Amino acid sequence: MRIDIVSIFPGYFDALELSLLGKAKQRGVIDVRVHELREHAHDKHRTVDDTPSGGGAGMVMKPEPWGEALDSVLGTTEDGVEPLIIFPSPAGEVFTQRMARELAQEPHLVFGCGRYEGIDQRVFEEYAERGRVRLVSIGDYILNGGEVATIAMVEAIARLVPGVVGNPESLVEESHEDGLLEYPSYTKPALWRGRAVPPVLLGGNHAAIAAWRTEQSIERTRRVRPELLTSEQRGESRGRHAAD
Ligand code: 6GU
Repeated sequence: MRIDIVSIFPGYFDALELSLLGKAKQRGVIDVRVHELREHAHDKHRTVDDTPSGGGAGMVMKPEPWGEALDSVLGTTEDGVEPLIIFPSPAGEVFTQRMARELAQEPHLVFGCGRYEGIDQRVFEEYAERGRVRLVSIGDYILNGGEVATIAMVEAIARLVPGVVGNPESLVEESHEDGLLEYPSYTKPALWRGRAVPPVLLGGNHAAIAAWRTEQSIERTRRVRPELLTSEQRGESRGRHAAD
């Protein structure tokens, strides 16, 4: 999978060199390319923002540097591959595990990280007319820009790309993969500061362990995120539900 990121703060993405993602990058499983937006601003101060048309607080990112930067990225795509452009935005659709699974199937993602009050609307229109564009939020709170949101999305997406995570089985037993929160985990020692590992986990009865974990998942979800449960699960059982 190829991922291009356009930002005025390329340094944020040094974090992608770390850990599993960094290793996947080294192995060439994911090809991440970070681009500095200011290289496409040509005045003396390499200006990328200006005051909002119609007045108001804050600054808006100018369309010209974005147009030039995105054209430059789109000019280097593989034959037959139509990239998906994602603009992280608190005004976008909410990113979920389902969306991560969907985006992990894409051969080429382009993230355009806005700052300030956002990017001139005509940039979205221009690229939506020429290809596929999505505005995506990572939740109902405000960040200063799209960089941290992009890191979160790239990590969630890339770990679903075959070959990034060593053991693919570890992907399926996690919070949200089945629409429920993950059950609690324990390791050795069996007794720590007077706190015991639940005996069922030490008994070797795999059916009993699976049943206990399911029950813990449902109970935790009911307590913390009841809106994730189907009406069926509010009764019991862990069948299919909204996230499938
Ligand atoms: Cl994608 N961007 C910004 N600036 N704030 C956010 C966000 C994105 N998602 C949640 N808050």
